[in-house]
Amino acid sequence: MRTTVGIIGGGPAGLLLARLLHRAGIDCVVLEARTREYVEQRQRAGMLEQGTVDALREGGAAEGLEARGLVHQGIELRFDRERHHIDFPVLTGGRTVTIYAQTEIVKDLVALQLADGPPLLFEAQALAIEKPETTAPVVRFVHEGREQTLNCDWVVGCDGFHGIARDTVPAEVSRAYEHDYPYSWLGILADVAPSCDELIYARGERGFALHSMRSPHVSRLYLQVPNGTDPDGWSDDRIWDELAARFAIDADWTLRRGPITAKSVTPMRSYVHEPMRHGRLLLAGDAAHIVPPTGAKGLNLAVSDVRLLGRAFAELRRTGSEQLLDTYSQSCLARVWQATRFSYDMTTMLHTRPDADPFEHRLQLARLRRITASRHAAAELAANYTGLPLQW
Ligand code: RFL
Ligand code: PHB
Repeated sequence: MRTTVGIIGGGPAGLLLARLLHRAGIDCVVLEARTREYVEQRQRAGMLEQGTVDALREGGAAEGLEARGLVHQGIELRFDRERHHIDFPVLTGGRTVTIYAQTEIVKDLVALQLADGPPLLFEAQALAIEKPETTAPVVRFVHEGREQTLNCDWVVGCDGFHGIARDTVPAEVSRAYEHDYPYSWLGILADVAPSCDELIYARGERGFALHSMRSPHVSRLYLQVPNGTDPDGWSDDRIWDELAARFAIDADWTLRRGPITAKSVTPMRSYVHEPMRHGRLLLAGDAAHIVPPTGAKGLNLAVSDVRLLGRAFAELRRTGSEQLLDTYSQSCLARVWQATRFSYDMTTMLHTRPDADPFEHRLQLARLRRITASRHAAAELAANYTGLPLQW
């Protein structure tokens, strides 16, 4: 097989990149290790920045999002049994965010690609990327029980945190920056109408809780839990009781309960790999960087990487210039580090460390009070949450 751009990974990054390239008239092939059912069911992110919505529109993949996405004007911060609304349009000059599940984005992109797009091979696992330093890199992969090769002009590693692309970059030119957090999230999906109109980020001495949603009938909620927590150790009643305790305020408000349909624990980590390009191999999305989910940046960063790549390949095709590809790593990393900083700040402001002392609790409250008391501080949160402008 031969193609211009070989894409490893059919998550949101790989699928959207394929869409953007297809629309620019550039041929590509997507290799995805898992089955279609698996990638379409994998429960993950849900909050989209305006730039992510725009990128899906550019890819002609925004129909579902426009019909079923929920536009949110802000978030709520809860602490000290009080609620505070952070108004995004007022603080950012009109910006909003959209709630639309990653599973839906993946389903929309898969359907488009199978209908008219470039080849998308499921159960096609990349084993190695050979000769990335040359103008003719090769991807070796297994599909339908046979080992095969994909000859490319370029290879893009969109294969997530546990993929193979990042490890292809030689150790002597790689640098990884990593931070683990001393807590995880227990996430649930429940068949019950959300108890709020906007996302609630709640900080308390029992730990952090987040109320998000997937639709007017499905709620998505998270609880901070210790690392190594077994989700089966948490009965449905225990989860609802703990959520209700962490969201409690001195006002009339009740958490609606309903049947829990999914339950999982995710550890929290920040990780950045530099550089994001080696020869003709480019890394995008979780393959290059991950953030803790508190700032809801993971999916948005993956999308901004591939948006830039889509432009870079389109420019190459149109003018023959590799300039945007040459500056790709540097341009992405500037944004990645801003999102890493914001996710770290949100995470450490809202979670309770197992060994936290009263001094730290007071500092967290002071940080939150500053945001709710100062328009300037609130505007800084709103600007980061809704997405910093792209600077390419
Ligand atoms: P993905 O989604 O991990 O997709 C990578 C794809 O590559 C495939 N793959 C391979 N294919 C072929 N050959 C190989 N050798 C391969 N190795 C791997 C995988 O099967 C997969 O289909 O990465 P991508 O596209 O970069 O997208 C990134 C986002 O998925 C990610 O940033 C977010 O989902 C992160 N994240 C969350 N972000 C949020 O903003 N809010 C959240 O609530 C949130 N929850 C989560 C998350 C990530 C999680 N992970 C990675 C464990 C919850 C979880 C559980
Ligand atoms: C989600 O809806 O899954 C979600 C929303 C906001 C976050 C994290 C997760 O910060």
